[in-house]
Amino acid sequence: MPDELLEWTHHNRDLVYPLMRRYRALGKDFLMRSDLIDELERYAAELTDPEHLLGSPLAQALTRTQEAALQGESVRFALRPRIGRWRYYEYEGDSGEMSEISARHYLKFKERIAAPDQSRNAWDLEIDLAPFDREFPRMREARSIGKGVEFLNRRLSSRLFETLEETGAQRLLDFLRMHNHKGRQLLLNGHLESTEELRRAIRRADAALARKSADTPWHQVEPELRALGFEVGWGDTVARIRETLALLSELMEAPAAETFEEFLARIPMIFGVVILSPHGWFGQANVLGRPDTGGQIVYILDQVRALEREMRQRIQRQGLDVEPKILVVTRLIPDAQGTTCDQPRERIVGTEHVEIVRVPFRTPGGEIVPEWISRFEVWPYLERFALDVEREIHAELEGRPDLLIGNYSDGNLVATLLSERLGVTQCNIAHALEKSKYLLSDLYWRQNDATHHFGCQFTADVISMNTADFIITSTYQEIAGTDDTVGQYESHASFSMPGLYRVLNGIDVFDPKFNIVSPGADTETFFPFTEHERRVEALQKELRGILFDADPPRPVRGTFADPEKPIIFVMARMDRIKNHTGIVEWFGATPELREHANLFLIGGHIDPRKSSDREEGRQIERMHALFDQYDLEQQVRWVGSHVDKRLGAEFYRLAADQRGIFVQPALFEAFGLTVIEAMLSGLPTFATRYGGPLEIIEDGVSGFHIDPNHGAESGRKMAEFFQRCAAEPDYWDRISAGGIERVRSRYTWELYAEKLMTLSRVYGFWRFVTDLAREENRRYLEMFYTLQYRPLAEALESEAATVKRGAPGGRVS
Ligand code: UDP
Ligand code: LCN
Repeated sequence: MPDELLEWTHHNRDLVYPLMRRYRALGKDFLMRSDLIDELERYAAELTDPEHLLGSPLAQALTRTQEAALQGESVRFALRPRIGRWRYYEYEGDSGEMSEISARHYLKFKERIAAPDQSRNAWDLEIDLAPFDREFPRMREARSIGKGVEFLNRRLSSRLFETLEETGAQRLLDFLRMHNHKGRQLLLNGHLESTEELRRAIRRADAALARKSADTPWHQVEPELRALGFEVGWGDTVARIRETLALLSELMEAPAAETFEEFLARIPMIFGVVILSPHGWFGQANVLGRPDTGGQIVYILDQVRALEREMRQRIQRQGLDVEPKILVVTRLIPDAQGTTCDQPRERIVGTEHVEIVRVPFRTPGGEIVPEWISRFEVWPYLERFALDVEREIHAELEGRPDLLIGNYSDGNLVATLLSERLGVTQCNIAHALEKSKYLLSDLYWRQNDATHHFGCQFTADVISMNTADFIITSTYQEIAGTDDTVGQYESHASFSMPGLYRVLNGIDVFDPKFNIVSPGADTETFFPFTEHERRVEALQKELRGILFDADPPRPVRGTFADPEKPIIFVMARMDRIKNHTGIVEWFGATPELREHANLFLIGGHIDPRKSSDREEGRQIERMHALFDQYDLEQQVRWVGSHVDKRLGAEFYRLAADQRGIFVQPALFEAFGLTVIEAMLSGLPTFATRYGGPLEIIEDGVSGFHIDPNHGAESGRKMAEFFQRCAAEPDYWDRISAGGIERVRSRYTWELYAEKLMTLSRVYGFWRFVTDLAREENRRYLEMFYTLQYRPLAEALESEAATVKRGAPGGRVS
């Protein structure tokens, strides 16, 4: 298409020129895909032969263009012909010609528009990670993205096969010999020094074991096997030991991808896991729904329960009597406001040994920071935090962990620092990459720096996504978007922060480090509304009070004049991006909807003075204004407090009892745990088409997509649903059942834990075989950290200190 595009525009200059003029006449510096297509269609409608244009390579290219930058007579286009592939074009007004340009030129052009005073240097700092990856295998097909482990297994096994005679099998032997747990040797002892000896030992062991009954436990065959060179870790029974040995023997003969994965999945190498989630509030009660405190906490608490079960099972199956240990490391907040966040240790309910370990943030002088700090302002504290955490981990685990899992940008950066110091496999989980939430947030970073500090955050993100051994994501779109939208990780491939640096290759979505491992919903708490026997009567009474009482136990605004109408339920932290105000406005402005349903929202505070968060405060003010503007007092109930998980779960079911719906109206939602919770409760769900819900829900089957940018249309879609339910009584049930089925088949913690444990072994092995090759990459990122990240974090630190000096009772005491 690119060559055809250049040729077609060359031969149709008279047609192209007016279109480009129309684009310029829109008077914007940047046009998004929808602006480009809308204007193209308007222009075509005025032509005598619109099809000539609409069927042209130019029109095709414009439908694949994500963004255009305009200045003077020039228009430059960022074209995404396929998922993960980008090309850039320039239309030169003077010559009327289109030509292809590099990513660097495109970015420079954008910088000149956005920050003319910042972009005069001929020699800007450019970050380019592509040259380091020359030796590393890459996937090619968009459909392979997010299935890194499958690709890696194939590559690793074929590489092992190619080098079997020389180094391959020896590498495997070295890998098997390095495993131990707290000084106890596992798998192989020092008797076996060569692969030939190993092969012979496997044959002898198998012959000896063949004489025993299949369920003979490990300890009964231990003396015999030890004499041959084997230590504990091959299996709990003779049958399992023989299977594992057979897999190894097969691998050493002719490695195949499946054997490889199956064999690695059995290696007892994960006993201690550290999960990093630094910013507060991390706790088990009274924390959900506060600013910064949402799905990440729910995710981790459910994740560790499932992981501990899976780890224990795997360890036992391999014949070891060892208790796995998982630590969730977060910050300690002395000013805990009724939470447990000032407790250094807290056992996680529903687990045997998982603990929350809290380590305070400290100032450069060593004083403890007493209060909550927004996730946008934690950057100066992380390095000291990492060092303190290292000591705590050593004390708790009596050694190094076997896996570090970072969460969100701050946790991933701490995972990077610790992985570097301890030499441990690093897994990243983004939860939400902030860059995707705000339009052109990189280019205009300086304008938002006082509040959001994206300079620090995006730098941290680029560093940690490149140091991670593997990254797990909740959906495909999180990595690589869809045909029409850009993935969250993909948006870090090339971008620019004028005056700071320009990223030419920040991350490659075809990197096999990416794996989709979706979270689930906790089935103990979230279950279909029809399972009446599991529901707690007392809880329902409490909720009915919150919903309908004139004087409820929580701060509320509004009441339902007609309590019989079904409920439109919304529950989220009150971030701007969550868009509570959007749904209130659509509801207010859609009479058909108001006629059929009541709106019930949970989030924020009714009294804006109760909020310590800037964004939340603004949303609260706006909510009140909308109540007045649309006269909503009798039809909308807004609860200004967070509710705990059990209450939230029963609210979904209560709304389902009333044949209502759940709405997730966010401007962008990275994944959306509320979406799967509502679906599993059997509550038909309408959720934003920007982000995870687009993939979770099949529109019209297991719920509905809505476009938060087209409120009127979204309001209509909901109203039509209620109308159709009235006309077709089983329609509501069909969508309800579709949602339950979707979550049960795709989003469960059992699937999650099993996959994550396999991944950590395969990538652990991959790390072992490629360790030397990664050295250059690591050194480059260390330099980036020291020369870019650290000064930015230090500047933020001095800023915080100035605020403190200027304002008594400021942030740092
Ligand atoms: N939640 C809650 N009480 C509240 C608000 C939210 O229990 O008052 C829970 C909700 O059930 C879900 C999580 O917090 O489990 C929010 O996760 P989600 O992924 O939807 O959004 P996030 O807040 O992470 O952006
Ligand atoms: C953060 C978010 O914003 C949500 O979209 C996710 O569901 C949550 O984390 C859990 O990963």
